[in-house]
Amino acid sequence: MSIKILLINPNMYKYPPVLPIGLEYIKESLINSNYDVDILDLTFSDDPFLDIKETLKKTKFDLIGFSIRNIDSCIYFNNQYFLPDFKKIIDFLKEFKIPIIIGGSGFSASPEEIFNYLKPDYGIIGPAEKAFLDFLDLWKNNCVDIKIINGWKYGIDSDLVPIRSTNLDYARYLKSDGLIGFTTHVGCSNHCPYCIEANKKVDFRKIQSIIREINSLSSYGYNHYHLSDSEFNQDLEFCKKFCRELAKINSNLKWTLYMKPNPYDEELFQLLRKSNAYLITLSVDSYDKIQKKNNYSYDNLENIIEYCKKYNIELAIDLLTGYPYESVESTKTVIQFFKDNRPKSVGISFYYRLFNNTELFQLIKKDLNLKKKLTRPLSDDDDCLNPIFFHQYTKDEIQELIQGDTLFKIAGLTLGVNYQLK
Ligand code: B12
Ligand code: SF4
Repeated sequence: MSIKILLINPNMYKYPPVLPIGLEYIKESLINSNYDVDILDLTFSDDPFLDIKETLKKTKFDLIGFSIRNIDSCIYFNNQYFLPDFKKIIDFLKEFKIPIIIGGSGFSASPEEIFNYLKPDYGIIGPAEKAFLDFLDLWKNNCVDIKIINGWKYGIDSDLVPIRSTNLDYARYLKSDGLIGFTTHVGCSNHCPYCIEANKKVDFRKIQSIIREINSLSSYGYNHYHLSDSEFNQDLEFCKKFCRELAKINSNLKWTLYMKPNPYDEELFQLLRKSNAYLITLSVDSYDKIQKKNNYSYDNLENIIEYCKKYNIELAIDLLTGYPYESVESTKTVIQFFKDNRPKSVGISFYYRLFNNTELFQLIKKDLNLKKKLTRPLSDDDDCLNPIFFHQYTKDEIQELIQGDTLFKIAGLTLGVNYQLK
């Protein structure tokens, strides 16, 4: 008899609602290995407890997979902390005496800490298409000897072509301003000291697999996408090849993506335009030490702004400023730079969300003066799950530096992401 697995998406945050594509990818991988898999999507649920109860009454499941995409909304203003609600759901699930395995990008940001807080049976860090299969082989034979499995060691299945939109109410997401995601790779080679995704091995999907996935979605009439890579441009040649192939699919298709300031060249922007990329969100740090770590400077930013203008692609900057030991002069310089060069918008974040295991957290722990600039007291054994931020500036100080220039928007004051904040 085949093992029956229920994958639950408990993410009810809706600014915007996000399709649980990670669960669609896992489902495809498990189905290909003859497991029986259902997805319970709670995004639009009025009563998640009732929906879970009904689902578990109808069918007998052997294992529950619980996805944790976000710990919190990560931005200081209007911050929302999701883990306490997830804990209530996990505690409720435990009453059904079915083993629970957790995973997802939120879980992967702080795995030990979240595992200790939620107390599931197992967890998988990072990509799970392959790791989950290996886990199941061991689990079936009662041979699992570790609680938290590292999916980064397994990587992704580059041939996987998920057949999507069969289990989820895509129309409802689209009506509520959600977009359809797809990935080209996992990982990020940059070294941003505050980021939970830094220094993660980059593992590419085969371009023909990605194109087949998009072709299939496009055949259902879905033509508007948000890339779900951390940053698109890990490898310039891969990016160009992908854009060339994407441009062949369908002229109604359009997409938006995240990029970092390096690598790039003019041809990349030409090809992005050709494939109907209409909006790039570019992650930028003002601190020169972080720029250097990641191999870019203001010259590169100037080029990117120029190419976006030339090829008619909107450019939204996600700017971080006020890193520990960064001077006010440095913040003034970045603001003046964007005032002069004028991309479409600049979202400014000056509160850094702390996560255990990051370089930033280690730095702050060592310096009493930095600890004074946190949004709540830091205890000796703090796991940082309960949101905590480092900041050098107040909102008023940043507003004074911006001087009413509407190019700049303070992140979090209005809920939503760049493609929504027109
Ligand atoms: C693309 C993206 C977006 C896009 C999504 C577009 C779209 N339509 O898909 C947009 C711009 C809308 C967005 C919005 C937000 N995002 Co976002 N986003 C991402 C990003 C880059 C990719 C997520 C993704 O889809 N990956 C691709 C899929 C295939 O992978 P996956 O979901 O991780 O699933 C895999 C594994 O995690 C695992 N897995 C997943 N579920 C499960 C379950 C089980 C049981 C197991 C075993 C494994 C498992 O297996 C899957 C397959 O390998 C991640 C960072 C990252 N690289 O993960 C941030 C990230 C998830 N986002 C984040 C945040 C904060 C947000 C916002 C709150 C921002 C804001 N303040 O508005 C909103 C939240 C929106 C919402 N409703 O949840 C944070 C969460 C951090 C945290 N503290 O928890 C991340 C980690 C970025 C970061 N470094 O800070 N986001
Ligand atoms: S480039 Fe983006 S995803 Fe990569 S480490 Fe920096 S902030 Fe994180």
